Amino acid sequence: MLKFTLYKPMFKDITVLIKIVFFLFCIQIFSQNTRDLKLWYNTPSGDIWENALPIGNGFQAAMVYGNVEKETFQLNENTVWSGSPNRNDNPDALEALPEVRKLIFNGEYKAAEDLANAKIITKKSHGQMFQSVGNLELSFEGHDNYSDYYRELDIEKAITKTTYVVDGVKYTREAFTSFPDRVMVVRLSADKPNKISFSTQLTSPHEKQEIKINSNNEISLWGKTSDHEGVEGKVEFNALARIKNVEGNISQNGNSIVVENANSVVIFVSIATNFNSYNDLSGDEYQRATIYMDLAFNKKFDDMKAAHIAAYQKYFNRVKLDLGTTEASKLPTNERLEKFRNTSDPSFVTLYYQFGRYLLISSSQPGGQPANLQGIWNRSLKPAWDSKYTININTEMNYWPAEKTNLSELHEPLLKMIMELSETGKETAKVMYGADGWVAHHNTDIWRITGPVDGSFWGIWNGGGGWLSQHLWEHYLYTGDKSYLESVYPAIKGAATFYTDFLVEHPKYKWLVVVPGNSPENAPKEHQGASITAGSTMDNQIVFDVFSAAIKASEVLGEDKEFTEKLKSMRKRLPPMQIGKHNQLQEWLDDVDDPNDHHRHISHLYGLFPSNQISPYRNPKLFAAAKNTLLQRGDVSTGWSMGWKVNWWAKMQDGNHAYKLIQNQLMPLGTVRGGGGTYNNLFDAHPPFQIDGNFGCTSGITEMFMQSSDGAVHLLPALPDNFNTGMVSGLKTRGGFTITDMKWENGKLVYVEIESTLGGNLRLRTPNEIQFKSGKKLKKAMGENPNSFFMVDDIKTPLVSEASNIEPLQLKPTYLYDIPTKKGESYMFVLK
Ligand code: FUC
Repeated sequence: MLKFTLYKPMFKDITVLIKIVFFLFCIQIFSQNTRDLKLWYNTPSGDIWENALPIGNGFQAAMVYGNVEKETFQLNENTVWSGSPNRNDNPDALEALPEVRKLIFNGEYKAAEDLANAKIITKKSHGQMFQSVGNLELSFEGHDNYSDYYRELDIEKAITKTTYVVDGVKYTREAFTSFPDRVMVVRLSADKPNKISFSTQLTSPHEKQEIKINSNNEISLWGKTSDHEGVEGKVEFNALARIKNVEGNISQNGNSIVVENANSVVIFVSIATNFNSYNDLSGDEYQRATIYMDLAFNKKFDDMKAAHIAAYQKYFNRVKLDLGTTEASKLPTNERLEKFRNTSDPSFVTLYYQFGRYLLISSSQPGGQPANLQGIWNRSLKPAWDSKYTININTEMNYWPAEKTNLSELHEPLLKMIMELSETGKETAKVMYGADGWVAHHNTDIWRITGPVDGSFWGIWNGGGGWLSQHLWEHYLYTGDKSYLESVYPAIKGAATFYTDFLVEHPKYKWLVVVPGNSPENAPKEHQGASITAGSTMDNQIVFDVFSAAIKASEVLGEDKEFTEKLKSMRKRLPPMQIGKHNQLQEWLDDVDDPNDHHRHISHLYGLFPSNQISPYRNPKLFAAAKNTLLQRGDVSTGWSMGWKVNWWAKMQDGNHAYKLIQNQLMPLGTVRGGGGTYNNLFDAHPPFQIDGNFGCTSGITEMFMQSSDGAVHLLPALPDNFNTGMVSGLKTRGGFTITDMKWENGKLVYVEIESTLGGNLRLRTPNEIQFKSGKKLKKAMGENPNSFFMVDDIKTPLVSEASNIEPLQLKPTYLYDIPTKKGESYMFVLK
């Protein structure tokens, strides 16, 4: 009976058969596309760290070299930082502040900078260093003569694999850092029995360390981090490696564990520290590492692997991108990178895009530290820029993809850090500037320092807290979570409060300005080589955003009416943006920009992206000026700068120029003089490696397909000719909409399905006319978008230099619709 019921009704109707065939065909196409989501190579890394492949679970991470005879897993743990709880305010600042301001207003910038160096910049720590733990090393005697070598990182599974053949035996190594189990797991297997023999070691570059073998054949590496800049290193860490073998012998040789003639082996590595929080190091590293180890060690490898993949894919699978595939995708990753500029290889962009999401999932997990300058991957005790948090661009950039690529939960470590800075930064505001609220300068670290570091040229900038506080507000705009907003409102308000106390009236212009400040790391020639200034455009834009977010948040929560009124009236007195004599957006209050300045920071374009103060629809001349600024600054630059430029050109609605920047960024390092690029393992090269460029570019690619900052959900705003046909699913917009599916053909939007998770008006801007899938017509949008998540803040009318002849740009036509939506419902649209 059962047999018949299974087969009989199924092919009754030929259309069912056709549907099944079509379904199988789709699976085939899909699996072809997904097979591409691997970084793979046919050579080992050698001793080049930037060839090795990153794995991580937000807490523990490793770089997998895939070397045959001596395999190395370089290990990191997110709280292994030099130093210990400390503060770095300079209390002399308060007394010096009036004089510094006077000098700046008198145009004596060099003298102001000298005074700031003497009295404002910290005399203490300039920030601590994120440090490596050490290495897990496996030595395979006699494996120097191998063939059929292959290694990969599968970013759909977050697992590395290395295979090779020695004496007719195929060896396989797999490794992952388990999300649910918090340990690294390495499995060694062979296709013939009793063939696995190797010795295992843990090594560390740290001065304070102890390596021993515990009773259960477990190697223990204990260490203590470095002292740095007068701060004693007090983070204690413990890495444990334990081995489970099937068949064969296991023994001890000094501090190594030796396995002989096993069928297969699983190595577990657990690392923990005594770090509880930025002001508490009272944890027990050994106990913690042992708890994770014991729990994991009793599990079966296949079960752990399945649980790891499931936990990872919960995030990763939310977004799919397909830009088509060409022959080039059959090449190893390093060869694709080499050829990318001169080949059509759209799926390489897909790979790089998804690699950015992979890196965020692997380096930023709730409860852990935010992704630092190198994410969570660093081999050194003294990394470049300490691998810390540079908050005048780099840290913010790390989190640009978080919300829109549907990884909202992974924003949490950054949001938590901002809440902590809003505590530590209170004392800095008070002690250094006599202000209420909180402030952070251009760098911070795991101890949440908020004082100014590095020298006035870089460190005088105090917009770090203001810029970061925007992330608190943005998370609300995507999630609509009011209880969350209530919990972070004190920090949003605190950032605004700082500026209400810190702003002063400019004696010449009468505007309220941040002084001292700078336009990060840049200085006009006219200012005697000093960066210190009053009212830089970026500072003005940040204060505008800080005030606007505080106003809107307080309105949502129904709190602080009086404070809001104060912010509104102060906001009116901020300097307007200005268009200068080179038809550029001015970087400073005075029209002193050099059109031949190719500085990597284009901080005044903060107003174009990530902020939204420069809009083609609301202030077209400013938009045109922003374009001139972009053109004057040029394309080639450091890695992260090019990543930012992808976002800017997407906002410029110029897909081909955005694509050009992707091409520039996806070049092997050294291809273009003076520029960054990409390493073989697809890490971004500043150079050296900085992860911000990876995240910035992933954000920029998203902005090419969808933007939701300018009062509407703008679909396909910046498609380049190369991505003429494609599909993306799972992107998130402000106001809680999910683009569950979007397809385009020959540059035309042909299908889009959008889920409304919060309800409210969905204002859509599209490159061509669309209608409901049912055939029903859409309503044309009129006036302001009634959906408050899309509220845009009116900026002051820009000032235009008399020497400028700026004209608005010719924009591509778009169509604007309003669709009332209900929470939880989906809406489908097709080409009209
Ligand atoms: C800023 C940038 C540098 C570098 C550093 C980490 O200071 O100007 O280019 O990215 O951060």
